[in-house]
Amino acid sequence: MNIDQIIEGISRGDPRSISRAISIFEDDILADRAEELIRKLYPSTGRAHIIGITGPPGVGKSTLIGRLSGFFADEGRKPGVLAIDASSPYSRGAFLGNRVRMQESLMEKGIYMRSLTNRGFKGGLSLSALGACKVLDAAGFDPIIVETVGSGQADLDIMSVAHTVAVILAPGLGDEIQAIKAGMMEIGDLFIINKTDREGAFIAMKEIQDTLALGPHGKWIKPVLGLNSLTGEGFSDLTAEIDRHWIHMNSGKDAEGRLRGEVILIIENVFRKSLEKVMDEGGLTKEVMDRVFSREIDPYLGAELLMEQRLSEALKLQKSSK
Ligand SMILES: Nc1nc2c(ncn2[C@@H]2O[C@H](COP(=O)(O)OP(=O)(O)OP(=O)(O)O)[C@@H](O)[C@H]2O)c(=O)[nH]1
Ligand SMILES: [Mg+2]
Repeated sequence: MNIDQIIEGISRGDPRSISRAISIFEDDILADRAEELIRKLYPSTGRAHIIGITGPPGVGKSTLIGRLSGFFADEGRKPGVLAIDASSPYSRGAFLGNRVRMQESLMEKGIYMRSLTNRGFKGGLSLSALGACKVLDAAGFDPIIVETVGSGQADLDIMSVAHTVAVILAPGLGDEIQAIKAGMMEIGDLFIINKTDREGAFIAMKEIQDTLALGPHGKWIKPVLGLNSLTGEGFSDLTAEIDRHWIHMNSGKDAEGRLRGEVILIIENVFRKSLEKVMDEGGLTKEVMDRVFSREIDPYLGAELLMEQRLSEALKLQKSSK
C-alpha cells in the first residue's frame, strides 16, 4: 500500500488502512513516510474531540473507556479508542475473560480500538499518538478517547494536546493518592473516582473536591464524578460533563494553546532525534563528551558546545538543500 492508497482508505474509514498508518507512526514518526502521511491527512483533520483518560494502573481506565465508548456509540457517534503503552493492550488475544467479550461487543458497534507503542527513537511516543489521533480524526471518528498510564513525560505531553482530560482515581490507593494528586490536579479538566461500589469512594471524592477548592479557579469549575464502570452508574453525568467541556473549549482560546503545544513537541522531537543520531555516531560529539568525562569542562558547557555544533550542522544542511 502506498501513501496515497492509505490516505484513500482512511477517508473511507477502512480499518486496515488506519492500522497501517498508525504502524508507520509507531516505526518512526519523523521518517519521511510518516511526515508525508501527516501532511496529506492534515486538511481532513480538526473535527474530532480528543479526550484523554489518565490515572494510575488498575483504577479501571480500560473498563471505563469500554463503557464510555459504548455510550457514545449508542448515541449515534463513532468513537475511536487509543491505548498508549498500556499494560493491557487492545489487541487480539491480549484480553482476558470478560474483556474479550467487551471488546467484541464494542467492535460490533463500529468502535475502533488500538494500542500504540513506540518502535522508533526514544521519546517519539507522544508525537506518534498525536499522529494516530489525526488518522482517526480524518477517518471520521469522534470522539477519540486516549488512555495513558498516569506517569512520565509522554503522558503529560499527550494530555497537553487532548481537548478534555479526565483523571481517574479509585478508592484504596492509600498514600499514593497524595503524589498523584500533586501531579494531576492541574492537567485534569474532570476528576473521576471509579469503583464507587468499593469502600472509601465517597471519602476519596470529598478529598479531591477539597484539594480542588484550594487550587486556582478558572472559568471552568472542575467537576468530580463518582462512577461504577462495572454497572454503568454515573455515565450519563460523565458524557454530559465531557460535552459541556467541549463546548466550553470551543468558546475559549484553548485551541491555540494546543497547537502551540504540538509545534513545540515537534521541535523537541526533531532535536532529540538528531541529537541521538549524533551521539550514536560519535565523532565530534565524543570529543566534547571526553572533555566532560575528564572534568575539563562542566556538563553545561558540554551541552552548549554540542548545541552549537548541532545548530551549525543543521544550518549547513539547510543551505545546501536550497
Ligand atoms: N469493583 C469495581 N471494579 C472495577 C470497576 N472498574 C473496573 N474494575 C476492575 O478493576 C480492574 C482493573 O481494570 P482496568 O480497566 O484494566 O484498569 P486500568 O486502569 O485500565 O489498568 P491499566 O491499563 O493496567 O493501568 C479490573 O479487574 C476491572 O474489572 C468498578 O467500577 N468497580
Ligand atoms: Mg488499561
